[in-house]
Amino acid sequence: MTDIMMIGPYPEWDLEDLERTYRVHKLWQVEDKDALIASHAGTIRAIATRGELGASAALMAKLPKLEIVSCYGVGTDAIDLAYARANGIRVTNTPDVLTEDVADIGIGLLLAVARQIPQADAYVRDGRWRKANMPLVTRVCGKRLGIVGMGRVGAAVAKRASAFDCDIAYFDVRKRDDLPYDFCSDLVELARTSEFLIVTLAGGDSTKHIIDATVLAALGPDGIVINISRGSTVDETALLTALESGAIKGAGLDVFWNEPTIDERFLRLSNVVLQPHHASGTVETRKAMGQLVRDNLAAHFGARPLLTPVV
Ligand code: 8YV
Repeated sequence: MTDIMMIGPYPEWDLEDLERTYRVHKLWQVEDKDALIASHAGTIRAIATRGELGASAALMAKLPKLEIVSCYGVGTDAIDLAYARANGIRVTNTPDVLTEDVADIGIGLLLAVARQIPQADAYVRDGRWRKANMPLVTRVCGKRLGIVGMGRVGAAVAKRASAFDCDIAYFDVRKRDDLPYDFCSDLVELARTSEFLIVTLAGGDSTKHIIDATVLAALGPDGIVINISRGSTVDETALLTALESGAIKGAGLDVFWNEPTIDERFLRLSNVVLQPHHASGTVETRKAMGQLVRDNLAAHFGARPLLTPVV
């Protein structure tokens, strides 16, 4: 049996399937990770990881027989791709299968923040409704939406927002001629002219803290930010200050800088809706992601072309 190392857990159905085919070393289950790595370094040929956990150069360097890193997620920002490329290690991810679910949560969070759905639920449950009507909230349909990053997820968010009659503009490194939405090459300008911003960019150095104090100030006190990309894309200090001071109206966040141990200031805010990095977390999508991880591993070890190669 081929030895593979998993960095974090997958659902039981994926694990069972992987264990039928490979000898699986579960890094997250052991206290002494270095000991596990050292004792199997000579045989581990694959890493199965998750988008947010990645694989560092330091880890890959400890595995001289490593041939492939298969990522259960589309984002590969936590995998050292340069190291993989330089050392002939293949990398795969799980694009497309999660796009629709992530876009659903983008719109879901926007509705939840603007229409205050969690607050409304609490209002009914704790009996306040019997005493007075709930204060009025913010409309979503017909508003001007700025999408930061027009990749697969950005386009899927735009499609949904079109059905809400939103006026859609987007920021990206390049204009997409295949899409009808307004392109804006200046992110601050996009924020200034938008009522809502939904961030769908890939993580990594080039997008780190792209949503900063200047962008938030441009969005203004009626603005709402939704982040379904990576925690790294938002300067959280600036975001927390803007949320606490009322410089923006609210935020819906699926991802955080230091997840899952997030900044506790978020927990004290009433103008945020928080999600535990769960935008792709449906049974349907996670099954498809797990299948793609296994199919890429099978293709690699069967000397067939990878299905979704990154490196
Ligand atoms: C997953 C993700 O939550 O696709 C990504 O990049 O971050 C998410 O879909 C994650 O990879 C599952 O662990």
